Amino acid sequence: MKLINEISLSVQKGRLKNITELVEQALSDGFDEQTILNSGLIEGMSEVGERFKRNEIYIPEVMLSARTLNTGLEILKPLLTQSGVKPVGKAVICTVRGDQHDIGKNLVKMMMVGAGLEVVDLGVNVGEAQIVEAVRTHSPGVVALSALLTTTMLNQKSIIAALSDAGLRDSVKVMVGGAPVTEGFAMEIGADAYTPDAASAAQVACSFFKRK
Ligand code: B1M
Repeated sequence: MKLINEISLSVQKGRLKNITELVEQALSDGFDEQTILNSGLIEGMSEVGERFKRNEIYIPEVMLSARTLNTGLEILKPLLTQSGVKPVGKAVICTVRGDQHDIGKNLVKMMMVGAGLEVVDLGVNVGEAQIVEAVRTHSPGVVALSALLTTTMLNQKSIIAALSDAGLRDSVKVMVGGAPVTEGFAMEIGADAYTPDAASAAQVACSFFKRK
């Protein structure tokens, strides 16, 4: 696991230059992509979050760590998204209004694509009207909402309300997630599902289509 620790450390230190080589090395040493992702890249970013909370590092360092994680993720992407099957259904995904965090959202998207879903990615800082418009345009079976801030998680609730007001709530399953979101919160705001990580988000999204 020394190599996996080195990957985690590279994310923590924002060592952009050597991350590609390390991830490629881990793959050729036989580590599977989930171990590299969870115990290396994401583990490193959790540590960054802790240091950021303790004011030991600041936004420029966090940005550099995020870029390092994303660079490593690019190597894993083909492995995480290879499915080669006809899409089982369509999902619209975004990070909600007021929120710029997109690493988790991008991971959820990758896993959904890998599980055989067609995913329309609206990006970050997406408001209620834009979601309503996207549901009208793309007719997805699932709307997936990511939020990383305790302030913006409340916008998941207003998006559900906007879908109801537009008469679209019954046409889609709404899934919510992101670090501050819990199962209890999801139920409270009337979401159809909460999942703690990207892999389970993809599984649950697919299960909605299989049940039809
Ligand atoms: Co921000 N930030 N940040 N940040 N940032 C957090 C979230 C924070 C917890 C850090 C801390 O204090 N420890 C804190 C929030 C506190 C709170 O609300 N309680 C915080 C803050 C305060 C802020 C700013 C306000 C800082 C400031 O400006 N003073 C600011 C807000 C900007 C904005 O959005 N308006 C800000 C800015 C930033 C950066 C731009 C510097 C950068 C984001 C870069 C980017 O995303 N492109 C950043 C980062 C990187 C973080 C931390 C360090 C890491 C987040 C991350 O990418 N984690 C974060 C601390 C932390 O989370 N430990 C922090 C890795 C990623 C894989 O995990 O996104 O949780 P995550 O996704 C997980 C699950 O949550 C789940 O799947 C993934 C794993 O498989 N998941 C879903 C996510 N979405 C899902 C949706 C689903 C299902 C599962 O279904 C739909």
